[in-house]
Amino acid sequence: MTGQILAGARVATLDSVQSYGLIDRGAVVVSGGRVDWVGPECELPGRVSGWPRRNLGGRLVTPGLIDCHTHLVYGGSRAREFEMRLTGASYEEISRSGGGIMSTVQATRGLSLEDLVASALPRLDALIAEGVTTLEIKSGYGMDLDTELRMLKAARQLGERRPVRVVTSFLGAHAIPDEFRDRSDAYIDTICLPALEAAHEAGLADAVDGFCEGIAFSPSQIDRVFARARQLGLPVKLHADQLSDLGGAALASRHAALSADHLEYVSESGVKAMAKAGTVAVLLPGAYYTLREPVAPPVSAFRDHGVPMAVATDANPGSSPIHSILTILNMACTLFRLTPEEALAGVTCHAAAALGFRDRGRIRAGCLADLAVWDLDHPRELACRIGPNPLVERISGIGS
Ligand code: DI6
Ligand code: FE
Repeated sequence: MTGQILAGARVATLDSVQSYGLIDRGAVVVSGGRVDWVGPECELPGRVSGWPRRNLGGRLVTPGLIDCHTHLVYGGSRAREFEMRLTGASYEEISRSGGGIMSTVQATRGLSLEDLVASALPRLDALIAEGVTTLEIKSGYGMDLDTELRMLKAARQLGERRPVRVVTSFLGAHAIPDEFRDRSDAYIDTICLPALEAAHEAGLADAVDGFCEGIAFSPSQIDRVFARARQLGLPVKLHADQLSDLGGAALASRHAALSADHLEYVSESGVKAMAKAGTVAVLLPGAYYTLREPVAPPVSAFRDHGVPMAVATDANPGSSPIHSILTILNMACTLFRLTPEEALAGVTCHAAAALGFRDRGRIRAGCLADLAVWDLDHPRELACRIGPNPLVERISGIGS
């Protein structure tokens, strides 16, 4: 099979622990939607010598970016809540008075499948325009069976409408709907678990997520949801220890979770449990920034214990209304003190691990040929500024 040689590139493979796996004067050979070969151009194998060649003029090539935590499908706007927070109301107060996630639930329930897709497309396009080739999209603004399934269908349709790979997570345990106030166990039994089963049956859920927090679900409720998910063979992940330490990271680790996300308040023992379970820490600086959280996640503990750190937008209408993965890269460095290399690994190889993928997020023979080409000299430049979009093109194996 004949493929194509992408030559004259500075290739950040992210396939080695040092210096971005950078190859100066590199080449990537792509065939059948996969990377066939990558290395210094002067070492190109003879078997590809007659293949079509494109010169990238010294531009930077990275793996296509992966946004491993988004709530991209939703209805309505939370601008009013933004104003309320600016005059002193906290996220938790707004949530307890029926605003917050529940106001998005009301707006989302009122939208048809087409409307959900149409309203999410501009947000998706903004991510694609910055080099995203895979993203995760959660349900969780339905909180009833029909709307949860409609959100997941909308997520699947987004992946059909654009050249991007969409992974879905069922987030039925996101907030307690008004009609179940003070009856959250009944919500889990009569809505969340049946909706999880229906989503699984319909092939709409690739994973199961939950929100373990004082304003959401308790560890024992999440435990029940995760037990069912694992019986169904679905991997789990958790919004853990975002606003307080309820032992969410340890709970996620007990279920061999792909990731635990947020983690501002995670304890040292939670970090150790994640290390042991191989659970990825997904850092979400957009929510930390928007809510002006006083505590940052313990990045040095993750480093010390060898817990891989992914970075994601958490794109949602309330706590992270940010649809720019490059801005998030900058925030991960500025707010959490990640190095630019850690931040880039966070939206490539570690984001892939957070979604359970080994076939993307690095440029390596056999991996998907999902690449981003940038008008930049060095990968560190991706994280160090906010503003002009340096993406030249995405080269994607999608559809080949
Ligand atoms: N934490 C988050 O960041 C999202 N869900 C959650 O549990 C978004 C919540 C929101 O809509 O405010
Ligand atoms: Fe989230």
